[in-house]
Amino acid sequence: MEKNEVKVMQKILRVNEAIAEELRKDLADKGVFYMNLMSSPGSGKTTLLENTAPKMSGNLAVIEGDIQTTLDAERVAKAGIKAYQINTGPFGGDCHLESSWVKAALQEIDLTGIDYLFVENIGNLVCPAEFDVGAHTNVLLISTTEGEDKPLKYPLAFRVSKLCVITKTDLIPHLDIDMDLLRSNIHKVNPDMKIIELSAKTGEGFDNWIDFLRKNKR
Ligand SMILES: Nc1nc2c(ncn2[C@@H]2O[C@H](COP(=O)(O)OP(=O)(O)O)[C@@H](O)[C@H]2O)c(=O)[nH]1
Ligand SMILES: [Mg+2]
Repeated sequence: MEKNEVKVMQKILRVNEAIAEELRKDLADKGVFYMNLMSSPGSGKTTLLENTAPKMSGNLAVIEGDIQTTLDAERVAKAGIKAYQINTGPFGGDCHLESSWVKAALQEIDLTGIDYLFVENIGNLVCPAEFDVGAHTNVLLISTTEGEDKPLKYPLAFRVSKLCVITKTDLIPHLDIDMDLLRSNIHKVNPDMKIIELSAKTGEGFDNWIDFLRKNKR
């Protein structure tokens, strides 16, 4: 990267960080617990939200990030979650969300009565980890189909997140995944990471996720 490009990038990250800090504080003041869900495409972010809604009595809001389509916003809205979709496609197709976009989206969402706000970030394990969106907690999802090595290959996403949700545990009998190795790789890159293992399909382990949400209610 040229020297000037580095300077511009540093400035973008500084501005992003400042707005992120502002959001973190504003939402805490409003009594809203704000989480940023990150994962590869298809790990089960939207499904997790759809299955969370019925257990949390309709006080959830989600900002959906995708390059194209409003499909995820439609899915979560159907589950009773207040949803707002950001599409980056018309603006260059960025593969992550930034704090200023979340701030702009929040100007369109009435948070009265909302206890939990989620960002469903754009599906990939690289770019979203580099941009703080101001969440109180980053949540990293990895499904049992993705392999044990992903924490080692994409360490930043695991390092910037406090909680790892391992999804699709119902599929374990059909896979060759070594769960102990996956857990130990997660802790190799982030020794303090909390892990919740669940299946949205069977409901196994789902209560641990709901407990985590309840414990963190502001
Ligand atoms: N077997 C199984 N499939 C799941 C589970 N969670 C999600 N899926 C499926 O995985 C696919 C991708 O899920 P989605 O929530 O759209 O992933 P996202 O791209 O991370 O939002 C869908 O076909 C879901 O039905 C689970 O716990 N078990
Ligand atoms: Mg999704």
